[in-house]
Amino acid sequence: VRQSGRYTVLTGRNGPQSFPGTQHLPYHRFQTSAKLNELVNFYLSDIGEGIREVQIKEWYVKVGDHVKQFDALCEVQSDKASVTITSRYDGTIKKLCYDVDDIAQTGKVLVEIETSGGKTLEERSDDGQSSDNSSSSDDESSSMQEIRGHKVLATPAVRKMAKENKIKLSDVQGSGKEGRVLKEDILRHLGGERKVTPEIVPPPPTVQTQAPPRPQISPLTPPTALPQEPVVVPPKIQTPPVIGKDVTEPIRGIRRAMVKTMTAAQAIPPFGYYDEIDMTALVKFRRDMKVKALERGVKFSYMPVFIKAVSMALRHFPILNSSVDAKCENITYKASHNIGLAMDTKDGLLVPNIKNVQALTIFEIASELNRLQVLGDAGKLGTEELTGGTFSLSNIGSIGGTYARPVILPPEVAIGALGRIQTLPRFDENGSVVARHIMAVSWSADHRVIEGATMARFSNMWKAYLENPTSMILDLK
Ligand code: CAO
Repeated sequence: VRQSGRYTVLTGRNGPQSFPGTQHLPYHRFQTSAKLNELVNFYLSDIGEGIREVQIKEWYVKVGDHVKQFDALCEVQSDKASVTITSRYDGTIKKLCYDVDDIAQTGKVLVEIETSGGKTLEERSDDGQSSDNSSSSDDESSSMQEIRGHKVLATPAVRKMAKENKIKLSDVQGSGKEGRVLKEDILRHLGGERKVTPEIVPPPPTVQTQAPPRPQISPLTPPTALPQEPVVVPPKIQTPPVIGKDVTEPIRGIRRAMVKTMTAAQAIPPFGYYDEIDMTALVKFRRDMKVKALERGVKFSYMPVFIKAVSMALRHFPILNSSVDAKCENITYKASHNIGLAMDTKDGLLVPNIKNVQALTIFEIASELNRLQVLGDAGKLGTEELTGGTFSLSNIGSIGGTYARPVILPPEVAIGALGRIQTLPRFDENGSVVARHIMAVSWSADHRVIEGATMARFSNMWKAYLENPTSMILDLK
């Protein structure tokens, strides 16, 4: 069952269910009527996407705990997404078969539960049809919580998360179907957001606004107060980790996914193209927009403009928004501009993407980017966010540097890396030296299907939008 990009997996006592396909998780009929106090093996089922093993991130239960159907048992991390495993039974946990950080194989026993004869789930029959991955699945996994006379829809995992963080579900704006509260909503709430203010909600798709943080106003110093010494805050010094001896450990989690993706990427002959963008006008534009966006509760960096300009240029160069199959025999021109952005998260490099950028305003892109960053910071980016990208940008300049050699993410065919915006001397039209804001861009394109000239023309168009941001208005849809 998928909840907004993350999967909640219902697992059976009769062994793993087969969930073929990528996005759809069909149900299989199997008998689950547990007898009183029967010891049940709870298998880790196939969670789709060809995932064969996962790493245990966190147990939500311990031996001796009593669990109910749909209670979250643990969080696992595949090389694609974070997944919550929920119980199918009422019963007592007798054994956890793995420790945190262990690799669990699909098809193997995950937990042993002594059932207490509770009612088990009514299974849907497997008639060969995939269940809709969002709406109906949400229905199955969501449960009601009665709060102040009205019902709030949320999954047990979400309720648990709310409880742990001492949040009333009724205080959280649900963004799921029929107002269901999703984990992202809790995270947003924790991040200090207020409920969505209707008058500033942009049109769909699913973008939300938040109220701007209140400025901290310090009380006025009474006139009689003695002049105070300025408080000197010592700079934070990060202590480097001390490794006293060689340490070897298995490569796991996101890094394991990076091994796979980057190894596959090595098979692509890249064409590199580099240019510099005069960002002076955009720096001013961003300064103004940053204030306006903050009034609507959204942090506004340069990325939303970079991303929108990419999409606008892609309309003229659809081949750059295509994918090729493994043997490079077929090329698919993608209708949606799902722009991926390399994100430096605490779990490692992840590339979530913003869907349908061609249909979003710059402000909507900024809102979505904010949401992805909150999820990234919390280690909660899911399959929905991490799959389906069609073109990528890597803003390494937010950390530093001028040039990079970005690696194409197969099956995409192009990627751009952005350097740090620097103030540098340049000549103006009169030949005088002036200070300008300059940013380098480094493109890599799959040279099997992309000509260098195409990449250069695309880059020129993208550059023209950024160097004259108001010109974007003419072509904005
Ligand atoms: N030059 C100068 N300043 C930049 C900049 C650049 N290229 N990019 C961002 N900034 C500024 C932002 O405008 C923001 O400034 P304010 O605080 O004044 O608003 C500040 O740096 C922080 O930005 P940010 O990083 O929070 O947001 P972003 O939208 O610019 O970037 C993201 C988001 C996810 C791309 C970024 O956080 C990130 O993870 N970057 C690293 C990408 C990476 O690791 N690439 C390598 C991949 S290959 O291993």
